[in-house]
Amino acid sequence: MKWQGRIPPVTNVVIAISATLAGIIIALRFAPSTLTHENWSYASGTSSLSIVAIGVLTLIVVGLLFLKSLGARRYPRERELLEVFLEHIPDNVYFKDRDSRFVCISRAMADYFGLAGPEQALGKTDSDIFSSGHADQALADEQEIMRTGQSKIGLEEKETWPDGHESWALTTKVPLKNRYGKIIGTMGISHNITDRKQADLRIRYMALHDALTGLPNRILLEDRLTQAIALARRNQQSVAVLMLDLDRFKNVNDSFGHYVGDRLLEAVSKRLQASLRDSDILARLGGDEFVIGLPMVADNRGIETFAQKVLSKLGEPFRIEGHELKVSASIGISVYPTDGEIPEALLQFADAAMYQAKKERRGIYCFFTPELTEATQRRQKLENDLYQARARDEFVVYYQPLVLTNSGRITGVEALLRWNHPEEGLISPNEFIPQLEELGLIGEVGEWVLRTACRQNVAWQKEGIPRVRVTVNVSAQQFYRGNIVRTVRRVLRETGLDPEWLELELTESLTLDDSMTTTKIMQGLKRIGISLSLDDFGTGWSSLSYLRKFPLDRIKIDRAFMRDIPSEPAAEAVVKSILSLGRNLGLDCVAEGVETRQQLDYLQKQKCTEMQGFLFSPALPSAECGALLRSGKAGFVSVSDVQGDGFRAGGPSLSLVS
Ligand SMILES: Nc1nc2c(ncn2[C@@H]2O[C@H](COP(=O)(O)OP(=O)(O)OP(=O)(O)O)[C@@H](O)[C@H]2O)c(=O)[nH]1
Ligand SMILES: [Mg+2]
Repeated sequence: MKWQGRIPPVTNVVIAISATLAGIIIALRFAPSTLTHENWSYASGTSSLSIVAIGVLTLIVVGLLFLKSLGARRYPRERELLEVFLEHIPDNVYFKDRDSRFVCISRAMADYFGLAGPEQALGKTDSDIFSSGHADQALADEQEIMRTGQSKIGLEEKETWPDGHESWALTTKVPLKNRYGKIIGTMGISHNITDRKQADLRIRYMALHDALTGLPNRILLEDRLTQAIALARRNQQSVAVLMLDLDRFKNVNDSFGHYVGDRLLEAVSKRLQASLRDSDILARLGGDEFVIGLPMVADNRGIETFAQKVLSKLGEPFRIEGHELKVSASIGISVYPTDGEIPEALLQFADAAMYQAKKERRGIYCFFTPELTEATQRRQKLENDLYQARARDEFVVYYQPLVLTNSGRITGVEALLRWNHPEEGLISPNEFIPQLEELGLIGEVGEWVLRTACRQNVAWQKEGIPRVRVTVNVSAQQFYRGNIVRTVRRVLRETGLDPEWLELELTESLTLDDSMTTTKIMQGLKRIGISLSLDDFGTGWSSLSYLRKFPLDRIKIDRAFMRDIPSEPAAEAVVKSILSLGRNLGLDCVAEGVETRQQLDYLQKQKCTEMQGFLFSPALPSAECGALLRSGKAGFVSVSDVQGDGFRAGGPSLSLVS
């Protein structure tokens, strides 16, 4: 690359004129004194004058030549510096003529353009290198600079290259002037800010999208819904908001791990995407909750057809990491303008409708109705009340007996938490235990249940009632987050209950989280001397491999299997194999949810040790359970003989067995 500008030389004419003038001045200065001091000879006076003049003149010429050589040496040095600068500066530096043609560019700029060297840019314009949009803008900027003489500082320039990659530069352009101040072109320096820009864009993207699926998040969703509502308003159309939540997704996580859960969420998002038109909106709000926005819908029939289509598409099995997974979803629907006019309201109402769908049956869609607002408000009120419930002493512990299948003798009682709400009365655990977990209150409440149950058992023992074990459920949060071993030890010490009479029930899904940690905690609990049972056995899929590892005393067969006995041979087969598995592993088995005589007959035949269910007794308040224990009555009683807790599913009264 060569610098094309001109540095003005010290011309020989200037030197000559300067030398002559200097010679004359010196000659005039010396001539009279020479005539005065030298004696008379005109010829000799003339010659000495000439000698002096020539000498001085020579000196001056030599001096000027020296100066010139200095000047000549200085300018190449500046050129050299400029060349070095352009060669090594990492930024794009350029000089352009008045036609916006490159006169000279830095090597970094040549690299940025993908040229072999800077000289290849000479004579080219931006339109030879950049896309037309960028080139036209740059030309307009430069023409304005040349017209006004004003610099442009900090221009952000974006370029999309033919291979699709994008780059950004921060550019400052100034007028290029000659030494007379005339604008002869432009020059500029631009810094490549692609990395920073990409990081900024990434942050912006992350702020508006869900990290797992890449779908818009709530913020972007609300923005898109606002636009869709504005469009629908202009066209007098409707917008449908469908809130979709997968059913029992927790089971997938618990049984196959979060990795598979995540892959399933991705697959669901892809399948949903495939069911949509380009103008439809799909977002993930978090967890297993998705929102679909349908702009410009004409009537509810279209929305229903769409919802049905989505449900049936999701119903097809997913193949994830070698597992075939079947999922269903529940959908709540709200519609603009009928239900609300702003995204927040529509989302809230769709959520209420979705909650209703879950409550009704799961796997269905449900439109919002104003009555649902009440249900939502009730739910929110209950949530607020939950915070106060402990302090207001509204929680109570009920006890459900566990009995031997062969004799009906009570061997234990399961402590079950109930909420005695001041306005609503007794509230079902299904309604508030998940919320206690969500609100992070389950640890505190769980410890209270443990203490109450242990204290109650001690009280019964002090009365001289035949001793029974009390079993207490432990949530995942209690098990993993607190120090459950220390808590149990402390509660036993405080209440004075012998560890032999305490059993903790761990749900099967809980134990699958982290087998190493789980085993360690379980061993810690066993060292205290309490027993451990695995609750809801059979509801997870991968539990068998853990059974051998965990120091368990018994397993509780989930009520779901009991329901179909004896009508379904498959259910019988499952219970039979669980019982034989338990026997082989040296574990006692407890059948949960036993409600009929036939079920009991079957369990007796299969030699299931213990059972629990309405056939013997529902969960009872402590006083009534105490009375039952005190009566020492062995055998199965009609459920109508004991006071229910209000949570029993409907069914016939049961026969009495002694
Ligand atoms: N794998 C995975 N799981 C998540 C993620 N976010 C939340 N979850 C889990 O998703 C589950 C969603 O719970 P819910 O929708 O309340 O419960 P569910 O088991 O689907 O039951 P229902 O919705 O009531 O039918 C919770 O167990 C969360 O721990 C995630 O990013 N990845
Ligand atoms: Mg769900």
